[in-house]
Amino acid sequence: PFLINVLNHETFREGKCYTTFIEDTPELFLLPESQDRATKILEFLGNKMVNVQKAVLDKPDFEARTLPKYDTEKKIYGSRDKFLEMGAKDFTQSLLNEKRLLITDTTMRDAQQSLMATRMRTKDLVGASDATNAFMENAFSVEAWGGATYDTAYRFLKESPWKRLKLLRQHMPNTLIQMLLRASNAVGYSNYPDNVVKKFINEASQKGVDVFRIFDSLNWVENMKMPIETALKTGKIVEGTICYTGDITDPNETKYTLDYYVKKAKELESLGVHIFTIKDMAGLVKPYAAKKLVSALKEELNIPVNLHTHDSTGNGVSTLLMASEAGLDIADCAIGSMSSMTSNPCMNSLVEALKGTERDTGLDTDELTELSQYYARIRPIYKQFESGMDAPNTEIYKYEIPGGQYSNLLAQVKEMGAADDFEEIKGLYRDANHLLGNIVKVTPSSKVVGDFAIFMFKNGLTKDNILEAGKDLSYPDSVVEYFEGMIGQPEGGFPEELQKIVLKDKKPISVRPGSLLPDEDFDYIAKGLKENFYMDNMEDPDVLSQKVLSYALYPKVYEDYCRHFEAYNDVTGLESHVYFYGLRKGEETTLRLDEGKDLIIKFIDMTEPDKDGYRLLDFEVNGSIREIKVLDKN
Ligand code: 3PY
Ligand code: ZN
Repeated sequence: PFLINVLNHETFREGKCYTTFIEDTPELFLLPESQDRATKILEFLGNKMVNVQKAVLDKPDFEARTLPKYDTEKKIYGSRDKFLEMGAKDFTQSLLNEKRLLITDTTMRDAQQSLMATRMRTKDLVGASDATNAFMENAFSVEAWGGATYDTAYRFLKESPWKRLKLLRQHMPNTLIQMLLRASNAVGYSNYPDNVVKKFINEASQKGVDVFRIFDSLNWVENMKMPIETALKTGKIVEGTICYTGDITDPNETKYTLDYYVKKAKELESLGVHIFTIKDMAGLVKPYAAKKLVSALKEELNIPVNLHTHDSTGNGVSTLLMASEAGLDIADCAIGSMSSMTSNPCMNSLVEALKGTERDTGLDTDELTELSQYYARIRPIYKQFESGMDAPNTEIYKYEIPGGQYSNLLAQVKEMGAADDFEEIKGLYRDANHLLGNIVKVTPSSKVVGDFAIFMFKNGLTKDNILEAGKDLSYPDSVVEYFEGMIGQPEGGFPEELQKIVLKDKKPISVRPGSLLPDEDFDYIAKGLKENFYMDNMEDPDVLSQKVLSYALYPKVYEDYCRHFEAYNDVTGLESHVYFYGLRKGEETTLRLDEGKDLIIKFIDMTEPDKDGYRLLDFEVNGSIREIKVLDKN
């Protein structure tokens, strides 16, 4: 399966091996030692500045990155210290005796995932990490890993999620680091073989994850058992999670009722999870629903209850307050400048709201402001990835589109040139949900609904004509896999008529997909990686093990990352505005190389393209002029 040799290279196979092949694919020809780090970085920057639209010419001004200030002398005894002392069970049971509302800070994972398409770079997260460790001493945890961050780190940021975890672990020694795990989908979009999921959980637990929040995108508990058992065996804290959909205060709701949630919660409790979480990824739990739900859960369960919600409708903080009144143990929220709209409710507001009450969180609003200001300084760098939602939107209750998906769907629709049809497409999203059987919508099931809605739009299908007009069409892969049972079984089963039309001759499964998937051959992957890629620390068995996992989870994304690394080496040290936009004429940046050596890079100027389309770019690196040649692909 390894693509990296000249004959197998895509460009070569497509017969497009024209004269710039060497320049376009330096990774195939340059031996690692033949190029020094500086040249590679200049080439990375040069390519960005010449060929990435929106780079350099439109580069706005950004504030210099100033790290949040905190008391470096203060001794910290955080949740992680208590957990290490008491163990998962006793520690989590002790939370039941807490009067204060405990906080999970989602800024480093869900907030940035939901606001800026998961683009926040490790450098910026680590910039917040020492202060976060100090300020979150009285919090429950910091959600910093998993969900979409794994894939996007490699795909868009060209950085390793494992290095991110290692750094955050080093900088937040007193803080429980939490991750979001999509049960048998791990951190991906489809079910993986059992041995991949187990290896992933074990590796994550050894490398820094203390709390595993585990959910299934159809709330199918059968699919959650193996990951939960595996995570429990690591000795870490396990949060069994059920996703919220529908509206328990709606008298017409017959499927996702209060009983449904209580029953699922008890099922998870019986599996031995330490905490039960309601995961409201779209922000559908209304304040009075939260009160009703949390009251019932507190009545029925003997483990702490946690509520995760989003603020797209503007009701987020009210929902958490009502839940707090009903005895909620842990609330998820994000630091002020990274909160609200498609993100999670505002921590600073919630903390202030509870000041002087017996549920006072123990967090300090001045400290939260310091952290909030740090994120406010860097957020503009990521503006290009934001959804544009600038006011609360209660139509979310109608369409049930998760925060993170709303912005993605809008971007997809704009790309199709159908921005004017967004209203219709949101309606189709709702119809698609009903055609699929009124399912939970969260990664990856939300993608099935989104793909189906777009497909209906493109093919002129409606809920009324699809069984006729859609008979002979071939459906998107995600929809076919859903009806095959490859992401699990939905509550109430599949709508059979549509299932037959989509699957045609294929037969659906009714068992756990993982029970049918053959184990991944890790030795084979390791051998392939060693033979085909130049990477750092390949000989370190720990590092190799992480590379093998990344390949098993995302083969194509991981190969692209490896090629990028071969061509440009490590780009994670660049300031984020330089990483995304390059340098303006005369602008200077300092890059600290691993060896403690600084490169001071200044961009001088570039020429117009020559007759073959090449531009010459002049930089000054530590005082000496360096020239590189970049093909202008525009
Ligand atoms: C994820 O799976 O990434 C989510 O955030 C789901 O809400
Ligand atoms: Zn969320």
